[in-house]
Amino acid sequence: SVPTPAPEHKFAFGLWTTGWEARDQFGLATRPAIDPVDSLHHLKELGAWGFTFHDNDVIPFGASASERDAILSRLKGAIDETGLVVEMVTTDTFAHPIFKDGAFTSNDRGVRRYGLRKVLENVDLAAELGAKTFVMWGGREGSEYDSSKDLLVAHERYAEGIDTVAGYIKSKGYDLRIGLEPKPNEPRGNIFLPTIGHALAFIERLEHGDIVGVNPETGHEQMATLNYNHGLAQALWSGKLFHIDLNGQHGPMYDQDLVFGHGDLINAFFTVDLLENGFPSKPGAFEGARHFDFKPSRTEYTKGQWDSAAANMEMYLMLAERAKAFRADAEVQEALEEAGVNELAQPTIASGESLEDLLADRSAYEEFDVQRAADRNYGFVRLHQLAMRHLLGFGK
Ligand code: ASC
Ligand code: MN
Ligand code: MN
Ligand code: MN
Repeated sequence: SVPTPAPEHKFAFGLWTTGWEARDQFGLATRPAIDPVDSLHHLKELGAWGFTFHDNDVIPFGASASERDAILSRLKGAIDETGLVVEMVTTDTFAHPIFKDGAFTSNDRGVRRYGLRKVLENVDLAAELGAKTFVMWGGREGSEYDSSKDLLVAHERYAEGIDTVAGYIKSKGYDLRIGLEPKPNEPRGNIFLPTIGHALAFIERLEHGDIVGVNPETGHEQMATLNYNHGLAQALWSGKLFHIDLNGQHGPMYDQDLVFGHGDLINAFFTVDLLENGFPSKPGAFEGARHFDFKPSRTEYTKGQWDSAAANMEMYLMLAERAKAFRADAEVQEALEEAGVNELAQPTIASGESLEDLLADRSAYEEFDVQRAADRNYGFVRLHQLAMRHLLGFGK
């Protein structure tokens, strides 16, 4: 039977995801707006644990302080009624024309200062609502023309902006961490910090980088032809996987934001395996929210929007069941052994062994059986086929 989502699964959705009216480059909205308060009740009903939002998903851009207060007190009422957790808050620094050349890296200094103020206002809101992560997706930070920007100082301004926000969080004593979200392109021709790797290197250069990590989105890495799971692993290895955006994508094309698992299903299977089961060398589940950042397709009306939301959770839970069975299969254990997967956890230089010892070890080089190692059958295909059996419901 198909598994049912429950709060213990820690599923969360952005209000901009389920609530997307499907206005796109070429066409008008295909369905009516949904009141965020209704969204909360729907999400609760579907079995979600939490939700996330951009300021402008709930508060119109340019709203007065009293309008803002009224909207937020109504939202807080719905939070209390549903018991949903506000696990992350983010800022819209991309929709309004003021941000057409970016927020933190706009050539216009006034825009940069305005962008910072808009973000800081939402840092306060995030802390007030108890969110633990503050995501920053710099969708408009970038360019179409290399002539249009001093690419060197653009990175300096980007770092200045992030450090200002991180410094503010520390000065206020908020229990909040920043998740930078990489994306290679769209809406800008090229976006700064295009991949997980770029973001991780950037964080190393920050003054307050200790509270800055990444929020990788499945499809964004796949748009850059990268393997999402490799990116997750490097972020985990760096202690920087602060948050995730799960969705579906078919390789390098426009940002599809499909339901999780409706794109590269095999990759999604291993994403769930990684998040639920950890690594062979380090078992254990990822502790953060299973957060979806998808868009219900434009063909869907209101019913289809909620069916799409439910599909994300169902895909995740079905894959989690398959991944558990895969790991528990004795034949898989044996195939992992044959493939040497567990051998990789062994340090290449033994503990206490010196570089001189390695250089003196004739068995490592002069007398190493090169032919035998070259002829080794790793059995990766058999192992993968066992995974496919489990994925397709033929596993033992
Ligand atoms: C975000 C985020 C994105 C974008 C996009 C807006 O905060 O994670 O990927 O905004 O969903 O449409
Ligand atoms: Mn996306
Ligand atoms: Mn995202
Ligand atoms: Mn998105």
